Amino acid sequence: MSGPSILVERRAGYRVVTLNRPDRLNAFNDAMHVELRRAIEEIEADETCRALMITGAGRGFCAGQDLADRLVKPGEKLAPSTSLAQHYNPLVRKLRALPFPVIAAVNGVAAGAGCNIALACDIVMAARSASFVQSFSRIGLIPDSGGTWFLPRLVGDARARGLALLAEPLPADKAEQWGLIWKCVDDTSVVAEARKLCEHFASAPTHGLALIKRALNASTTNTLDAQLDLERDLQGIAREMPDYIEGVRAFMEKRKANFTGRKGTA
Ligand code: T3D
Repeated sequence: MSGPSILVERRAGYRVVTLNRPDRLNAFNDAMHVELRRAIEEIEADETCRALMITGAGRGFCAGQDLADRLVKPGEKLAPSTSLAQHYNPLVRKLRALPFPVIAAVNGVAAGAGCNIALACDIVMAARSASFVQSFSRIGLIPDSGGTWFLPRLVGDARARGLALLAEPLPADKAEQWGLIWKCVDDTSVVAEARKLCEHFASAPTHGLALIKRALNASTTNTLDAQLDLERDLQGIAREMPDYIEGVRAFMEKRKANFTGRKGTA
């Protein structure tokens, strides 16, 4: 397929990125990685952007690595792999670190790295017909893009092992029951529901949300002691923000808060 493999839609206060290789269920090739990285860099640099939604074109969300690019002739050797270090790992790190919420609107199957990229997003909303597949073991690989880290934390060790070793598709409703994702909704409403979340975040106390992401990211390795110290420090920063002043005022005045999302002292 020709044309851009990433589509970016600019909305008031948020962006929608659509993975756009539908004939390959939006599997990643190098060009798509490069386009996605550029799009995210541009989105991050835009101070008016307060949320990001990622979805897929066509019937799939993302089928991970485009395996056509990994096919070698009998007797030939596969070139040494650079894709995790160069593309997938920086992408997962970036999604976790972006200073605003990232919502995955999983419109269809999410397989391989495509599944774990969805799990790296802050909120995963999936269409009822979507499924999550750790397809790596079917082709002799191990999960990447954080799969071995996300799975046990989200669903526990027993289910993580089942998912990774068996590579069976996990339907979206079960993924919700298991705590792998935030919500499963009807197919026709997944994008609309994800947009509603983005609209909500577009007028939220964005810098405060960024600090929440930082605290939750750190909690995975911190002791309770260290986390209490971090909460003290990050909440100290949040208290200096205009949105905290506004949030308290709006509460006391029984009106909707007008959050700017800005950093800086009140
Ligand atoms: O070397 C490195 O860089 C390592 C990095 C690894 C990262 C990874 O993500 S490894 C895992 C790679 N992904 C997979 O193994 C998933 C492969 N796909 C599937 O297992 C199935 O397609 C799905 C379970 C995702 C969906 O099944 P289904 O039956 O709904 O669709 P389908 O008929 O299999 O696929 C539709 C088309 O998309 C088909 O093409 P065609 O026959 O219509 O021309 C299929 O070949 C293509 N497609 C799907 N996934 C990929 C793909 N083509 C290339 N690469 C894919 N990953």
